[in-house]
Amino acid sequence: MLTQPLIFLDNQYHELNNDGEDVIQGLTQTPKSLPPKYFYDERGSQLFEQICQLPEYYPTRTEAWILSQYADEIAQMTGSCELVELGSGSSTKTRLLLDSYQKIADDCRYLPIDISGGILKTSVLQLQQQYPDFSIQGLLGTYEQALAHLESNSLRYSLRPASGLSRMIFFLGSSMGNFTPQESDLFLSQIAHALKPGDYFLLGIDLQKPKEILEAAYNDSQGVTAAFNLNMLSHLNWRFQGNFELNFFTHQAIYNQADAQIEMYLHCQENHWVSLDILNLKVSFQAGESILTEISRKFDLAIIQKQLAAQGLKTLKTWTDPQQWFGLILCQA
Ligand code: AVJ
Repeated sequence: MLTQPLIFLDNQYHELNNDGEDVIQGLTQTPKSLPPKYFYDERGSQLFEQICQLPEYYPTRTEAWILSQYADEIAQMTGSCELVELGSGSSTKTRLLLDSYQKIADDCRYLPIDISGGILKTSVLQLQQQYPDFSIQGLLGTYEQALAHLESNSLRYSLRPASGLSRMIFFLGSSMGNFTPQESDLFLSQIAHALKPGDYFLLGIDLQKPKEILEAAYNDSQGVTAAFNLNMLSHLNWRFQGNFELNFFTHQAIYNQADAQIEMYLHCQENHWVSLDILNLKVSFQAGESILTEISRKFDLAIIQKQLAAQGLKTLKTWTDPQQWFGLILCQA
């Protein structure tokens, strides 16, 4: 079998459309914040894989359980599809879906999209070996880049088989939790634009639950989440020639009950200056201030279904685990 090439959305491997404008914006406002996409350099993606295995971090294993129970049903409901995954990472849970689609179709396509080139390339090469009947191409880029390409007719028609196979975009792991309510409305409208009538969208979301369980999931006893959070500063150091001193910051994660979201911060311990030479940026930090690095919203299934419907995405079916900790929604455009 011929090994298919990876398609890189950007010509340059490590330069993901990164002018760093978003870093400048986040660090020059009060309170400071940084976009969660900067978690995912190669080390960050590996740390995230470790997080997924932690005893306290229930979302991955709960969603995998739901998929293990219902992937066959999902595949039967949609039939043969071009499977497009946003934020595929190692594609571990995806295998459960691929196995089910392999049973029902002989012309399967899978397009994993991720911001982290190394993990994407490794998993695409493995999947091509393990699923020789699938046509698999990796796309390296941000969600915005990916959705813009999916919307554009060129990619849509050049990558789609002439038969006019349906498309199913899937967005697992509650990655949508990183978006504010306004951002998720914009995102869902972009999803809707990347689908034609009859196409599918499969969304995995973390549901509301007691604060203790949530806070433990983001403050694990082995400190992997802390390392993941702090790694964002190492990433900015290499990408933008910065001099963040990691020892001056500590990891913090709290559940904001009013907004139903985990908030992760890097809490600053010392008054100091940081420069990011490539961005021509010099920022002062005060002891006691925090950088917001991530929100992770916890959803209500009924409310999210209304938001999906407002974008023309009708819920066909939802699945959860016995504790109702995690939800999977299949919608149709
Ligand atoms: C990948 C955004 C879904 O919010 O739970 C895990 C990232 N951050 N532990 C999440 C994360 C800290 C994760 N998402």
